[in-house]
Amino acid sequence: MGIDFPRGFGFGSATSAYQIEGAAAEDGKEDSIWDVFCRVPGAIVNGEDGTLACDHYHRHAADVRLLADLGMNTYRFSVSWPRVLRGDGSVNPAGMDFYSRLVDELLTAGVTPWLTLYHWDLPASLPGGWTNRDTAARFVDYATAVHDRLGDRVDTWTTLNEPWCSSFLSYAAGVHAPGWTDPAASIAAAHHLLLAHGWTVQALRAAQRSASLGITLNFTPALPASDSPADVDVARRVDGTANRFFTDPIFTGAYPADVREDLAAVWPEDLVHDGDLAAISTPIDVLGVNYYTTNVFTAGPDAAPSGPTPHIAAPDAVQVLRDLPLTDMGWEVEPDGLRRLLGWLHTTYTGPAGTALVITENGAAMPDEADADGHVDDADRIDYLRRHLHAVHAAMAEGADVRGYLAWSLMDNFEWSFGYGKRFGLVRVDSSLQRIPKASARWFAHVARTGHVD
Ligand code: IFM
Repeated sequence: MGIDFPRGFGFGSATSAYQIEGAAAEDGKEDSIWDVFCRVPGAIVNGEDGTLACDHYHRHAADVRLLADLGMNTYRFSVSWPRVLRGDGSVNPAGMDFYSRLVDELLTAGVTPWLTLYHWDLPASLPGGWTNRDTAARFVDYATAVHDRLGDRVDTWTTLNEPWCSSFLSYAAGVHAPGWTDPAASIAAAHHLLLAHGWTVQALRAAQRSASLGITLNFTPALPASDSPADVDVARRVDGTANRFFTDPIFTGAYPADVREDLAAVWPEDLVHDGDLAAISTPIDVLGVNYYTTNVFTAGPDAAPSGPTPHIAAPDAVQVLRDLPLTDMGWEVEPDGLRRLLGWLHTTYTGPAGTALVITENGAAMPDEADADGHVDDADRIDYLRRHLHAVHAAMAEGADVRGYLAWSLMDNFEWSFGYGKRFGLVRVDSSLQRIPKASARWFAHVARTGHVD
């Protein structure tokens, strides 16, 4: 029997610049904070980095053909800020040309380009990174320069990918670039990221009224391990900084009162200026949803047992694993969490705002084994995708306005501090950088062509 998605539903896949492009110092590209972070001993598993990555910078034409062969109608990619803008603010024409060629190739192949402006590779030249309010203003300059060049051909623009990662994971937990462990700095980073988002939506809306504008947030729903007040409260505090810290200002124009209270001791003075929240809550057309798992928490000892944590309002949060299958990241597979999440977002935020939902990332790192010909029979990944697509369909049947599903990721790539060991791709990238579609790619191609999921 299976399920059928409506005609016009977007099916595609996503990547990001630093994870696939390589050419880290080519054609005038300057360092990003990830180029710098990868040089820190011990920051990345096996000391790996994105210098070569999947060499997409040189292989983009073949990669676009692959996307089209796999029936994808949408491709979400990100632009590398330090590739297209120099530290002095001037445009690097060679960098812009690369994305212009990519967009032309996509359009020729019948694949709709979906452009993300920021997927974490901030120019290393910006002092203080996202802790500096001026970075938000520089982001608008950058976004405007990219839009000036590509706005005639790209209709869908995402400002930021997963600002939770580029704030709390990067400035409080120290796990992502720039590797700081300062809770107050992470709050400043989060606010300035949101400000960059809001100002950019205003600038792009003025430049292209018809554009589809939005932001992508990563959601990891937090559930209490029991009904005890301590467990309920710890889950509330994790949820506060992980999810509502971003959705509330974007959709309601205010930070959640409970989060402000939880973070009062570390909230930087004079962070939020008059007009900031009005800018941040500028209406958007689409909310990108990245979903991989749901977490259950119990309240443990007061301090985080293992050092710095991104859950700055809940250093006592201890994750409790359930009896669920795990991906190679150790993430529990819980498709129904996606159904519930979409329902919550639709009811609380996007429905009242008239904003559409698109799954901009969902997928699984699995312990792929290639046969002698390099083929991977990844039944586990197919099962993951199938079950999550069913969850999306169920959420739609319950009323959520979901318009598309983009699998993470098109190909195996650089999984940040985990290096290349974690493979999320529908397409295998082997040691000679050859692309070999996995069984999941062929399965997903059928879904993309027919809208039918078994
Ligand atoms: O690879 C990342 C991606 O860059 C952002 N979202 C989560 C993915 C898997 O960890």
